Amino acid sequence: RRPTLAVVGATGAVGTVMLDILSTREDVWGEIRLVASPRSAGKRLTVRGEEVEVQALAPEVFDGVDVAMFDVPDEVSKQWAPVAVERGAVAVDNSGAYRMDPDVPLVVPEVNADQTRNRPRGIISNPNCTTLSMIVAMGALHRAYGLASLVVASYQAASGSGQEGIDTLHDQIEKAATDRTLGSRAGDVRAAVGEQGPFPAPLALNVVPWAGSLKEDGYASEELKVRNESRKILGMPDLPVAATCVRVPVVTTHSLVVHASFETEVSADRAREVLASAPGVVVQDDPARGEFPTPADVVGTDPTWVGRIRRSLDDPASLELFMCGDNLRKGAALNTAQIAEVVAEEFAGS
Ligand code: 2RA
Repeated sequence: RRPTLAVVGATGAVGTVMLDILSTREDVWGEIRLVASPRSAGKRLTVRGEEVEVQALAPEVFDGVDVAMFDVPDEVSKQWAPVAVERGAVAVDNSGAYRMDPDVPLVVPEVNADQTRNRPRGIISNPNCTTLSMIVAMGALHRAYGLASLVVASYQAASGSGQEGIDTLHDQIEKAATDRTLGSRAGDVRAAVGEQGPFPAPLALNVVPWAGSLKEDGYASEELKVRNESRKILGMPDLPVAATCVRVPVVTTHSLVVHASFETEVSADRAREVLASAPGVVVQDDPARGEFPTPADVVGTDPTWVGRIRRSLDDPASLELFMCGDNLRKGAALNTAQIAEVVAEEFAGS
């Protein structure tokens, strides 16, 4: 039978992308229920070409639901994912609430789909979008060469901070556009753009070496997520991972520079072949022709795009790479949908 799906957070930035994805991917679902906060209840949204009324989040909304996707803040998932499970659903949670819970698998279908069934709490977690923007490519290289360590710098889009982040960037760009002398004197951009919204410094005409909240030893939460989630997904609890996360004036699509060291010697050509044949990865790597991924070209697409593939000049067992991934699609909604589809297969034939 076709399982019943609930989309919790259907009206948010990720939820909106989720409805597009559910409407364009192969349809494996029976009824699709749209759920949001009481203030959004009653709205009518279109999914699979049909208008569906948004229901207010309440325990009974999960009655008869087989899979419940959560695209909501951590505290909402913390409270409601167990309720969905109690009512018989498998919860696929895109928040950070359960990602590091040892009884909750952290799944990227192209890397560790086999973990999907290992869900003692009935909850499966979707990784953070920054991790998701690189881990499909890194999983493929790990299988080929055996990963030994990672050094990562991210260049993260404003939409990682939701609609507020998008609006803040656009507002700042509009203000900055009026004065072509900006960026020539210390503090001139800061003075011109004013409102910083969710960012700790001006984003237009700037880069901000911070994403998330302050954690131990001066690290930002995003940097610890990249490190800890990569370790969990790859099943490598001691993998050395050094991450620095930077916010850049891009609307949507995260980029990352990766220095990856392996157990064996590598070649750029072989790495290109491995990546080109990996599900969910596209190689765009011909700098002589100006061919490499950029966020403005990758946004709205599903794959991880990889370019600038080079063997390290000082270490034959290391690679330098640049990659981009749409943080709202594969970084959130698409991977959540892919996990839900893996669960849906369990209902086939039932
Ligand atoms: C960010 N990865 O970009 C985080 C959450 N989406 O802000």
